Amino acid sequence: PQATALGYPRIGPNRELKRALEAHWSGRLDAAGLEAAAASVRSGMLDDLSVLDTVPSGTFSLYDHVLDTIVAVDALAPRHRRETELASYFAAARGDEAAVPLEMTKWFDTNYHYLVPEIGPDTEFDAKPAKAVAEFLEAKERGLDARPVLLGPVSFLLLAKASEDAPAEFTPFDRLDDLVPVYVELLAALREAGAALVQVDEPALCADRSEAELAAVAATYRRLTADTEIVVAGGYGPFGEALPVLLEAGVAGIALDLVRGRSDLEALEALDVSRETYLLAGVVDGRNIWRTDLANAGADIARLQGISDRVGVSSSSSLLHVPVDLDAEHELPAALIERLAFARQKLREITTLADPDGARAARPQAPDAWRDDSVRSRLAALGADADRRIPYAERQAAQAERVPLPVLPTTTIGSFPQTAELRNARAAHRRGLMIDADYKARMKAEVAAVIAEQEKLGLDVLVHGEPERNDMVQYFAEQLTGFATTAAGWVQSYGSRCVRPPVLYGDVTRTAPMTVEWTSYAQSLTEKPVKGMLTGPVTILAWSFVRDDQPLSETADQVALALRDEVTDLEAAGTAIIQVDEPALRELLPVRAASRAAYRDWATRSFRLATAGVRPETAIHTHLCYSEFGEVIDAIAALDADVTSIEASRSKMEVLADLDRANYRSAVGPGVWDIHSPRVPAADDMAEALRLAVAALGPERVWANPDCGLKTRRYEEVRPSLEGLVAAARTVREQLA
Ligand code: THG
Ligand code: ZN
Repeated sequence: PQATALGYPRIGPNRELKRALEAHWSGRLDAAGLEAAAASVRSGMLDDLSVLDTVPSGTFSLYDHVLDTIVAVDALAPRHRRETELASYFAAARGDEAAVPLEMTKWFDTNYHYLVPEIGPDTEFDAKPAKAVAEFLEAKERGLDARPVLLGPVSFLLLAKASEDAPAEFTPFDRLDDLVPVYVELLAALREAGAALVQVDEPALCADRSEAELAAVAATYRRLTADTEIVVAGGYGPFGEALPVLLEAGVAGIALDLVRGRSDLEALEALDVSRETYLLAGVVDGRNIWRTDLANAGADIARLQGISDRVGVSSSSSLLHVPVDLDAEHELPAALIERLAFARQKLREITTLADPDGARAARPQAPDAWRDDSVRSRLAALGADADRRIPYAERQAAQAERVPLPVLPTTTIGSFPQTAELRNARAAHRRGLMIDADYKARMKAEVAAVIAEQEKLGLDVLVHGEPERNDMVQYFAEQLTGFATTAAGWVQSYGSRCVRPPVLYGDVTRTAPMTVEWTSYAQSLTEKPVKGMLTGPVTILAWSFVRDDQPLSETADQVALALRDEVTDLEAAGTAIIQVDEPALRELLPVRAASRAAYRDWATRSFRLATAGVRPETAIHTHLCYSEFGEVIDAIAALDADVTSIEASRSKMEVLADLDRANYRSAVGPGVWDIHSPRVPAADDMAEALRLAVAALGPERVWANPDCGLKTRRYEEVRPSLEGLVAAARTVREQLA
């Protein structure tokens, strides 16, 4: 069989593109310099991909592949059109003085964020194949057998939102008939350039689709395949009912996700498939970093060969979600290195599997040293430990007695600005240029400054500010057993922004308290209550590469027990309020509805396992962000927290009515300041938001706080904004009294 992959990391092995983009945005690098850096990254991608028999082309992006598709169909909003194409592109991505950017949201169940197209009834479409053709020719000129990749029209419209001027009943999908002719043109341009086969990505077909949508898929692909050989790729689970629809519509082939969508394999065996159909066996995980079980993968490939004579070996999705090169990791233990594969190593697995004489070793079991029977027996012995002993109403009374607070208590989400000075201290400490004692003293000084700042502002519940934390997941991963952190395992999160997900490889235990010293120190400086700050089990999983040899629910429970010990220690140290953040609760929600109830069950249970060990008079807070709570709104109630702070300022408090419908009955801190904007909010606007919240929930259930942590903001914005927030709460309190 032929070796290929569905897409490749595009930020560069050492984040070269990130550096070039940020230099360009700050005016230090002109457009030609940026293009030269981009060309070099693309060239490096092709160097890597050249070990394959056929390569994907066009999966490079300066910022985001959905934005590239907006450009390819010429659907940029008028407000983003500037003098040059490049300026228009970045205006849409990042906004400028004249226009707000496109909204950004999570790409399926991943930590990647895409830019949301805005489509209206009058949006004009036109084919702009320049990027796709140029990148195809770049590959072809190197003598590579290239397969251009486009995001398909069905997914493009299903990922879009209606533009602001659209009538209420309009949805972008209504425009499919107008968009398909533009794709016909794009495909024609690629054929003309010499492309024999085109990969059209339709990840939206990995989600539940209505009969009407599937009928539209059939009509679309009958038209698109009339003149072009098309392989349709999904990448985020099984195609399910879309599989026969695509085959009947005449696609030349299907790229199967055989990691998360293995049910498609049985489905295919039951269908009448032509032996000429290209079947790309996506057996190498594009979403995780474990080495492939080559024996299992080989068996799946053989099954596909029972169906078709044109089987290829591939990744399950684009390799966008994994770091580039494991060889850059020099600190990881050998037993872990032996079990990992980043993008470059995955390409080698693909070529091995495509070689009929290649090795087919089964994956060895994890070494005994990674197992910890103490956590396993503890989990096996759990009883009703995931439930608070008494209901919220009674807890609330006990908590109010322990920590008397005014109505509309004011607080923040946890982090305070990470100044350049703090980041420099952390870098110096990491490089061994600052000894532990000096580093700790520096961080403690920062905690003291943050406490003084909050006392001066008159906030009611204080935080220590988290100066000691790099990332809210990495900080805990560095202290728990069973986790490793990488030196250069960068993965694009959005645009130039990257994350370095820790590797959760073994059983998880806590060997010592992780946060108690910081919280206790902060509390020693003030009479006001200081909140303890933890990251919840679901978010720790969502933002790590997680072992795939046991169900996520089991791994989540292990993390939850470690956090439970931390919660207990914080309580014993006198902490009256403990916040456990779950910003990624929405992220791991399964793409298909049938799997969601089970997810909500284990995810909320693991949160309660982490938090329910406290006494009734200890308050558990949680924080959720990245809006779009729709499908997890029931789960929020099931967390059974005493206070939930939630992103709400952009949705004008609408989320409160949703929470009420979901039978959420405890207190809410609806964010009244959108911290993702550099704008200092007006106190009057925050007071108005608080009045809306009081009207929706009653005065007893409302807290006053920003939308999210303040680590990305500057003190010049934070001080006046928090002053306004405290003033707004006082104003509304007076009106209530
Ligand atoms: N941590 C992790 N994942 C996340 C977030 C996080 N996913 C969702 C959301 N937050 C993504 N947002 C960001 C925001 C900023 C950055 C990355 C993701 C960022 N990264 C630095 C960069 O690219 O320069 C590098 C950070 C570092 O040095 O570790 O600014 O908060 N895990
Ligand atoms: Zn947040």
